[in-house]
Amino acid sequence: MALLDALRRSGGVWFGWSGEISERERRTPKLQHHSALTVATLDLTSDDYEDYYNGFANSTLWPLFHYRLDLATFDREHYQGYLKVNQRFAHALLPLLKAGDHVWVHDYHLMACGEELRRMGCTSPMGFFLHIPFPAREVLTALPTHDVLVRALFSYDVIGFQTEGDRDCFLDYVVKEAGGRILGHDRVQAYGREVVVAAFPIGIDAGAFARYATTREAGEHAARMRRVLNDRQAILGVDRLDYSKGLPERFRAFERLLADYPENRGRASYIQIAPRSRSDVQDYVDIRHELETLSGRINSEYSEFDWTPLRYINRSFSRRALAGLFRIARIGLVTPLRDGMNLVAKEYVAAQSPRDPGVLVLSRFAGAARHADGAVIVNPYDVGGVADALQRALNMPLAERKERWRTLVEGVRRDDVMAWRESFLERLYAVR
Ligand code: ADQ
Repeated sequence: MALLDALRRSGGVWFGWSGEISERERRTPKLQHHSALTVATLDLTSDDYEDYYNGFANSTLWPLFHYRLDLATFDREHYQGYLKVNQRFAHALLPLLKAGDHVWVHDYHLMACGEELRRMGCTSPMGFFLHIPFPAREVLTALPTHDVLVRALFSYDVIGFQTEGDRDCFLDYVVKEAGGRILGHDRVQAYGREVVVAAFPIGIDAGAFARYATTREAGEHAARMRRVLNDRQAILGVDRLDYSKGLPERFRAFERLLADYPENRGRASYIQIAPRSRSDVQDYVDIRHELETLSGRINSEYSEFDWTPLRYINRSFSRRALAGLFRIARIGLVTPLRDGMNLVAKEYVAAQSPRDPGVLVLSRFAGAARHADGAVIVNPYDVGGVADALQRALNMPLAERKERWRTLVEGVRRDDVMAWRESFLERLYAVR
């Protein structure tokens, strides 16, 4: 959304996967023109989808970069598929580039795209932004092709990460594994090139999200939720169904809250919204089963005929509906085991009513925790600790909630998506 908004104003091309699978391997993208903006897309073949998307991107890079070496697979065919698609995308993009253009590549699916563009003679300034964490050197080096992948990143002129922590992991790798040098002013030298490496924490359109929370649609959803809550306090989680989001640990923490602090039985309800994603990957099927078992266990143990402890919902909601639900939840529970940033944390804060704000309970392993002084910060692996934090948040006096929220919302408004985009583009436009 952030990029579309900028591209509509400046004009330009959005280029990416169409989301479709077709057996014909097209080399030229489909083009759609919306005044100054062109949307250019390519389909993937079913082999690409298996090797590149489900394979190297989502079964190797995603788990590895989220510190899940136990779930990462290393398959040469997947890696070849990844390179092939990155190269095909670069070939299809090149003819669309004009003199004076800047190229901004996003995320772990396209790390090798810039290298192929350079190989074909592209001299445009190029930036790359990684939306997920960059792992510690000891974790990254488990990837058999770690050196080729990091070298490929040095085809870009600006390499952006979510947090200083991610940037530091990258620099540590570059210095210790690649013999690179840090030159100051965010400049780094390695593999015969000098590039800018910096943190650009992504944000949301805080003003728009706050407005969503007071729309009619938001109000209707909030009213429906209030009816089922019947004056009970709501703990709300909203995540893509992904093992990085720490959902089983979160379910267990809620179970522990009911066990250790029985006064919450019949008084607090936990609502977890988690639409399914990447359902073709076995690890995602496994976590779904685990969550279904856990939610069944908690509800059968603690339900009363007039109180359901946990509501677990596997579908998407509109932005406005979500904003309405966020606004009336006493606790926003965001406890990923590892997350690049986590926009849900920021959306929860933006949607609160200044008169009666809720409490954000946030994992220390989300990028969002870096600038979140007003949140109750937890270690998601510590189930008992999260239960204690929930108890504290449920009983937090209004004055403290207001004070914490004021600190949080200031940061969410300041580090918004416009600031993210502009600060990255400023560095990219400065490239000669
Ligand atoms: P994600 O892993 O998808 O993003 P996140 O940052 O939380 O995680 O963004 C999810 C978005 O999807 C939010 O805007 C949220 O509101 C929306 N969403 C989730 N569940 C929904 C539902 N049921 N209905 C409707 N909308 C829903 C990746 C990285 C993050 C990083 C972002 C942006 O993994 O760490 O913050 O990119 O860089």
